[in-house]
Amino acid sequence: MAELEGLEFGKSDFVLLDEVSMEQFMENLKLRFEKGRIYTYIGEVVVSVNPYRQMDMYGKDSIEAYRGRELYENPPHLYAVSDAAYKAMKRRAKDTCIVISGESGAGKTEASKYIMQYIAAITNPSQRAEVESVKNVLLKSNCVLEAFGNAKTNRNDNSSRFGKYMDINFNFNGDPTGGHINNYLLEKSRVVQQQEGERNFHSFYQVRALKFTPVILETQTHLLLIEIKAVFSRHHFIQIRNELKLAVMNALQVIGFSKEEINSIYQILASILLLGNVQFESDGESVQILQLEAVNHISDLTATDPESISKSLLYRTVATGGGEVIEKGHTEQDAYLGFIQTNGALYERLFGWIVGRINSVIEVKNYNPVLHGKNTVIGVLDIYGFEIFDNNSFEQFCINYCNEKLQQLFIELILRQEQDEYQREGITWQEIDYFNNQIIVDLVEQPHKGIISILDEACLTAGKVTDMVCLDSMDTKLAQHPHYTSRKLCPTDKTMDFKKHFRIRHYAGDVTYSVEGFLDKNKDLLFQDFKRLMYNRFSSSPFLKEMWPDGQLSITEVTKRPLTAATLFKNSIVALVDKLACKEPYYVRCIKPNEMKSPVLFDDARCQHQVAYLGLLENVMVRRAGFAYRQPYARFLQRYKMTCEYTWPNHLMASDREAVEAIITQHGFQDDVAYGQTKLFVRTPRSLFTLEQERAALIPILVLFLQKIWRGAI
Ligand code: AD9
Ligand code: MG
Repeated sequence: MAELEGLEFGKSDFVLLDEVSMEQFMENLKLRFEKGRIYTYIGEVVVSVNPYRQMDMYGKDSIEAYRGRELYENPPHLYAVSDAAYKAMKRRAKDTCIVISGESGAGKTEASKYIMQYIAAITNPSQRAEVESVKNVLLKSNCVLEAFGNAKTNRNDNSSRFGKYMDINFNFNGDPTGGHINNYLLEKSRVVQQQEGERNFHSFYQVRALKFTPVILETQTHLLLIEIKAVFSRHHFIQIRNELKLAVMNALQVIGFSKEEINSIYQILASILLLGNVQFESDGESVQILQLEAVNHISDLTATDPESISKSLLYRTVATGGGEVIEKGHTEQDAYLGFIQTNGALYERLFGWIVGRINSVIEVKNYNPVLHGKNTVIGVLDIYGFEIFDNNSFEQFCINYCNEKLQQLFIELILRQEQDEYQREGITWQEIDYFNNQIIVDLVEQPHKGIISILDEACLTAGKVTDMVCLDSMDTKLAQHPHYTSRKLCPTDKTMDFKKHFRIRHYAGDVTYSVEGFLDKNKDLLFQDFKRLMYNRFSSSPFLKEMWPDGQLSITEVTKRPLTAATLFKNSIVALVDKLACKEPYYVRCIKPNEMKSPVLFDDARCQHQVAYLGLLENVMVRRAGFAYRQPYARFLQRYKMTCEYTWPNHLMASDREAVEAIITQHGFQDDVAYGQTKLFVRTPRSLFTLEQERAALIPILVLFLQKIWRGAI
C-alpha cells in the first residue's frame, strides 16, 4: 500500500488523500499509472487503469502473496479483492459477487479472467479430479465465449459484444463444484453490418481461416467451408493464427461438445456467412434472390431443399381474419429487413445455445445440502459500460439503462451495507448526501409512463406508427421530466434534430439518441416462416430444433405477440440486479487511460470524465465519512499484539476488546477508531499501515529471538 510501496508511488488508497478533490484524485491516479501501479483502492473498491502492456504481477508468486491475506497487507491488486470475496464466501458462507464496470477497452474482461484464474489457483489443493475438471471447463468457457461473442471494434480489438454474468458454485470445502453463465444483449446487428474499421465476431474469421480439416470436423463440412471461401470478397476476412482456431476447437471438446455438435456449429456459421452474401432484386411484381449459388450451398450444408430456403426469405404465411392461411410475397424492403433479422437471429440463437450447452455441463449436479452443506456462490459480472458515441441508437439506450440500474444497485448496496453494519455494531453513522439516480431509472422503466412503455405501445399499435410518431409521443408524455429533453422541447438547442433526437441526462452525462430504427429494433420482427423452417427442415441438425423451439407453432397458433426487445432486456436486467442484490458485493472500476491503446499515455480529460461518471469521488467521500476498515477483535489482536508491551505475548485483560484498546492507545490512534460490539472500526488505513510496518520490522527480530531460544542460547 502507499506506505508499504513507498510514497513515491502515490497513495494506494484514495481515502488517504489530504483532501477529497478532483485535482488530488487525478494527480494520484496519474502518478500511480506512470509508476506502473495500475491498481488503487477506495476502501474495498479496486480502481484499475488499463496498463496496455503485460504486467509482471499475475504469476504464481503473486498468487501466493495474496492468498488468505487481508486487503491492506499487500499492495492493491485484483487478487486481494478476489481473496476477500472468496474468504467471505468460505468463512462466513456468504454469497458474494464481483462487479466489474468501465467503458469499452477499460480492461473488464481481462480483469474477470485474472479473477477467475486466481480463484482457480487457490482452490482444490488436494487436486481432486472432479473439481479440476469443473475448473478446467469454467476457464475454457471463456475462450469459447470470446470467440463467439467478441469482435474487433474501433475501441477495442477484443471487445465483448455481450454482457456476461457468471456464477461459480462452491462446496463447504470452498472448492468449485460448477457454475452458471447468463448472457445479456448480444449485439447481433454486427453479423450483418459493422462500422468502418470494425469486424464481425471472431468466430467467422476462424471458420474462414481453417486451412486443414481438424479431425473433429467432418470432411464434408470442411470441404464446403473451403468452397464457400471463394464466394466471399477478401476484405471481409483476415488471416488469424492457427493456434487460436485450434484453441477454440480444443476448448469446445474439453467442455464436452460432441463431434456432431461442433460440426453443427460450424455449419451454421458457414450458413450465416453464405446468407450474408444474398441480395434481392425486384422486377416490380415479385422479388428474387440474386445469389442462388449461396442458397444452394446453404441447402447442401443443412440438408434442406433450396426452394424452402428461398421461400422463407421471399414469402410469409399469414392467417387471415377468417382463419384462412395465405402466402404473401415480401416487398424488396421487407425481404431485406427479414434477411437482416434472420441472419442476426441465427447467430443470436447459436450463441444462446452454446451458452446453454456450457451451462448444462457446468451446472451443479447431485448436490445435497444436508450431506454437503450450504452451496455458496461467487458471481462475476463483466458487462458493457456506459456508452456515449457520436450516433447513439437503441443498443446504447439499453446499455446505458443497464448502467443506471447497476449504479442504483451500487448506491443501494454500499449505503445499505454500511448502515446495517453500523447499526448492528452500535456505531453512530453520519448520512452522506449524493445523487440518487432512481429518477432516471424511472424515466426509462416506469410502467405506462416510462420510455420503454411508450416504445412498446407504439410497437403494438396497428398501422404505420413511425419512429417520429413515437418521438412525438415521448415528447408529450415526458415534457416535464427533468432528465428528458428533445429539440422540440428545447428549440434553441441546435445540437439536436427536430425529427430524430431526444436526450437523456444520465447520471454519467448527457446522451443524445437518434430515434431512427428504435421501433424496428424493439419489435425485433422475425418471420414465423423462417422459424418453422429452422425447426422442421434442417433435418441434418437436431440442434437447430433446440435453438428454434418457437418454430413448432403453426401459423394460426402464433397470435400472442412476443415481448419486445426492450422489455425482454429490462426483465433480464431486473433479474440480474435481484441476483446481485442478495450477495455481498465487491467492485472493480476500470478506467481506460487513452484512446491510442498506449501504455504511456494518460489522457487527463478522458480519465477525469470516467472518474466523474463512475462516481469515484463520491465513493471516496462515503468511505471517509464512515470507517473504511473493520476487523473482529480477536483477529486484530492476533495480528498486532506483538506491537504492544501489554499484549505480547499474551494479555491479562478481561476481554480481547480491552486488549485491542491497549494497542490503539499505545499508538495514539484513538481518534481514528470506534469500538463496535464485535469489531474494531478504523476510519483511515493510515493506522493500519503503521501497525503493518511495525509488525514487519519486528518479525525478523522475533525470528532471531526464537532461533536463539531453540539453540539454547537464551
Ligand atoms: V469491452 O467493453 O468488452 O469492449 P473491456 O472488456 O473493458 O472492453 P478488455 O478487458 O478487453 O476491455 O481490455 C482491452 C485490452 O486492454 C486487452 O485486450 C489488453 O490488450 C489490454 N489490457 C486490459 N487489461 C490489461 C491488464 N491487466 N494487463 C495487460 C491489459 N493488458
Ligand atoms: Mg470485454
